[in-house]
Amino acid sequence: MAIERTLAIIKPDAVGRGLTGEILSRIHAAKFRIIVIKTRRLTKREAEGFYAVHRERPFFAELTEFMSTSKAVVMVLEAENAIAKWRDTMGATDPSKAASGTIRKDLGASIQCNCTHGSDAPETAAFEIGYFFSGSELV
Ligand code: FUP
Repeated sequence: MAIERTLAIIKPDAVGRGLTGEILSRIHAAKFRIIVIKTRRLTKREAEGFYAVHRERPFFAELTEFMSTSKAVVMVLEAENAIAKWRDTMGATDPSKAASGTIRKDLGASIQCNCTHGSDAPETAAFEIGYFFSGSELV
């Protein structure tokens, strides 16, 4: 298995509910290496750019509104097979369908307020990491 990097976000709902520490401790327990981390309130425009692949979906306006309401925690995680491993740690998009022990199952409130984001493929990870971080932050 290859060492990979993925973009992870602790979304505004989870930051607002004081879940940042709990989610970071799950990241440490799963043995990810945090390459870089910052807090950031996205502008609506930044959220729209980040989720551009969902532009035609009915939930796009609401999703980008929500993602720009308050601060999120944005980070790059590294591990063997990091993309799939982080998605497994998060669980399914809809918390009611997520496996037990996952972040979204244990902590998610709804399909929108599902606590975390993770890249879904190597090309997406490359785009998403570059969206938030520059080369010198990633060494
Ligand atoms: P995921 O990759 O698990 O984050 O899920 P998607 O890429 O399918 O969706 C991106 C985000 O859109 C989800 F995290 C939450 C939001 N979403 C909704 O708000 N409503 C939906 O019906 C589907 C997704």
